[in-house]
Amino acid sequence: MKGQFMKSAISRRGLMGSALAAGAMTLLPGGRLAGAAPLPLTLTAGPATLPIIGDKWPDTKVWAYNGVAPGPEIRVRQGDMVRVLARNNLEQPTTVHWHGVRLPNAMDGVPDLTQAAIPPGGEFSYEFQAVDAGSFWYHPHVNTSEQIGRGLSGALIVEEKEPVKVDRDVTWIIDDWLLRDTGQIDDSFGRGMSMSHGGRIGNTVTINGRIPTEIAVKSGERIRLRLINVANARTFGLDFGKLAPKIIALDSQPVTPHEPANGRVVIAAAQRVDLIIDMTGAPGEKIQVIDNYFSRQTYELVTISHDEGKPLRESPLDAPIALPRNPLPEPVVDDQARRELIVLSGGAMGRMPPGVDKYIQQGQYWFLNDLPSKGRADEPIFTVKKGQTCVIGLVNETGWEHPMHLHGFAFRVLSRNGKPNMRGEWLDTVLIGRQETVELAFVADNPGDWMFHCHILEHVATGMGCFLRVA
Ligand SMILES: [Cu+2]
Repeated sequence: MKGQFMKSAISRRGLMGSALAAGAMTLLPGGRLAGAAPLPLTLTAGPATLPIIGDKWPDTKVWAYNGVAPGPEIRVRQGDMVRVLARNNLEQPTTVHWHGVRLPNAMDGVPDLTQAAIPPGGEFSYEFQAVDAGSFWYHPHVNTSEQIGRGLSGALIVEEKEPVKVDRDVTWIIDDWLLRDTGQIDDSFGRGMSMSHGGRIGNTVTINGRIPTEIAVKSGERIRLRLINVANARTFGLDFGKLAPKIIALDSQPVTPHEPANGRVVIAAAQRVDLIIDMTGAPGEKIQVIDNYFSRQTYELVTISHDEGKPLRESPLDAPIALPRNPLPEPVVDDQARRELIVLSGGAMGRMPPGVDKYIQQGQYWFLNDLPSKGRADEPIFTVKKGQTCVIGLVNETGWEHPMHLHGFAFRVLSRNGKPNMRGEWLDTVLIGRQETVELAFVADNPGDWMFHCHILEHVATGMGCFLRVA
């Protein structure tokens, strides 16, 4: 059944994409930089109508911050204070969560855990220091499948004190919308098979809120491309052809620059990847960016089109691309470390823990250590002493992959399936494959209650969430 659904979804996306191609809209990268919102900023969540799928189709009714989807890009320098007043013009409560940001617990934006939800007509003041540089994003943490799925998300870019030298710094917020033939958002949130299967997969992929066709670049240009996946559920696997991008940061945290495995940049829901791309095409050359994460549903995301004029430079810029490390405490994995195991189960075709029938009747299909989020009352899954290194072993006993997100910390990925992870990257959202095990570690230096949950929004809505306490 899933295959059938996906097939129709993709063919419809193809229909909309090709209908638009005739219009040859050009999405200019870098435009968002000029539009970065100054602080202090008021972010108002409310309804809006936007041309998501282009002029030849009706505008789409969305939910947006300040009338735009994605919301305004917030850009600050590392060490700056971020001050944002959030206002709620929706007809339901909301909050703002600052994804990937290490901040005081009271600023984390989780309703009933770190703050009371902002009621319709209400407001809440967020204030925190941007201690880490990198590509972050913000989104509601209430009814997320619907609120994010209808368009509420935006980028928070924290620039390094001394950024790497590039010609342009470009943000791509990649989203995946489920639209009906009318161009309006399918309102089946919270219903249907997506909850117990792979989540809400859309049929319309956008970059910065529009179906893209061409990106104009100059031969020889060096671009820092910040990819932010705000889709409810979809993982992308982007192939840039001969351009051979180098990954310089994952989930905001610098990593030794390297080319992606098999030439494919994999980015799961909620993850970010920072790339350095030297535009090595000849003047006039067009290069397709292909999403081939699902091998039977490959499609062209966008075309990178080299300007026909004189190249910007003849050979790639000779400048370092490695980013300075953020001030993260290094986990000490020894006898003193706290070790915890979290087993993921449930969902269609997965292991069902004993005695969960009553939860399934309540629409809770996913379990962490045999309990869904509704089964935990207000209790943490475990408590860690402040300052202690915490090692979490994740075991996926489901038939699906899950991007598991920890609030408030970046963690090192120590191993996968028992094999040491030589790259040792820091993440805040780790994609764990079917039947895979992953070991991660972080220093629990920040007190409070911190959520740990799947970022497939239909999974967290139906049980795949918990919180841990640092005290
Ligand atoms: Cu999941």
